[in-house]
Amino acid sequence: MTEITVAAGQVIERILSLELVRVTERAAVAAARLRGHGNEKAADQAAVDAMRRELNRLPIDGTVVIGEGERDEAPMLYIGERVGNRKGPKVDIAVDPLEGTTLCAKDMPGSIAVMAMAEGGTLLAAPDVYMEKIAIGPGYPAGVVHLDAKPEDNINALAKAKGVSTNEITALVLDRPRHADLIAAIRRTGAAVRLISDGDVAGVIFTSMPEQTGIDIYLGIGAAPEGVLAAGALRCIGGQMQGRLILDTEETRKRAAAMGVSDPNRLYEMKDLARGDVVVAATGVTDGALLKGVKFGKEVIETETIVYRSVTGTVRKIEAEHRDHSKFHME
Ligand code: VTB
Ligand code: MG
Ligand code: MG
Repeated sequence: MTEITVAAGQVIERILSLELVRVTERAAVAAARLRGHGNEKAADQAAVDAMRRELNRLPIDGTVVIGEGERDEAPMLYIGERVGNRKGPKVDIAVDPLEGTTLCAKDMPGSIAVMAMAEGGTLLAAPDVYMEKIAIGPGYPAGVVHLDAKPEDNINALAKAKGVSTNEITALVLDRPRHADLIAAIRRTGAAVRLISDGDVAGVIFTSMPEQTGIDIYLGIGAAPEGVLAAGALRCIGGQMQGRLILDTEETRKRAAAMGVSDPNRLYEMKDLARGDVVVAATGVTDGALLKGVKFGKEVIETETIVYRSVTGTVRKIEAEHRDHSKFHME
């Protein structure tokens, strides 16, 4: 009889990486039922409930490090909540059951259900504050762009490394007033800016597939928890990312300190955001460049999920047809 062995130090067994698919599928289907209903909270809640239910079935001893908020503000999937059936490896869990709640509520492209699972203690427990981020895909020399460099210099360096002129570079930026100067600076180089209204987990991941998405670089300020999820995925593909928490008030500094952030100005490299063996899964809720959204057919519900695994750098896309609809209602 052949025994299946798990390589030493490989905490997240291969089988578990595919188990995540079920978790994000359930969350995506639950949210998708509320697409276009203008109720962000309800869609988010449906995704949270479904994700938590499914997570608790996994053979893991998980701790939520990126969740729906601190314990007193989030009844479910709060930071520190133990999840799983406790009969498995100790793992860190990062979730955004509905990333892009507004996109879902408005039935606009790009909302996803996303989660990461990593070796215990290896995901940054990021406070829910803003994070300044920069990300590029694989294939560039290390350090070609830097969070502390001027956007113009980053665009020029990237274009040079890619062997193209700056007007063949496209940067992805969240469409926010706080980015007015950043956007102007990028455009002055001749590069294009694609603006998104929400969804910068997918936005960062777009840099890893420039042929499909047309995006070369992600720049700007988004949420920190989303930064950790994106870093997990990008690490599997070999892109580059840096982030820095924005702790510009007493209140945010306090919250960060409570979560163990000792240096408020620290520059986090991708490996500081997600250090260990990590698996990231995302299922489309609404159609987007990364994933198709959930389709409700007469007989089947269709989902599309992408799974990233750091140990091997494998990226899998899983299209599923669900025939037993009752499983989406199970308690
Ligand atoms: C981004 C975006 C998210 O929050 O992280 C953003 O990717 C940042 O916050 O989808 P603001 O909206 O306050 O700018 C989201 O839009 C929502 O989580
Ligand atoms: Mg959320
Ligand atoms: Mg989000």
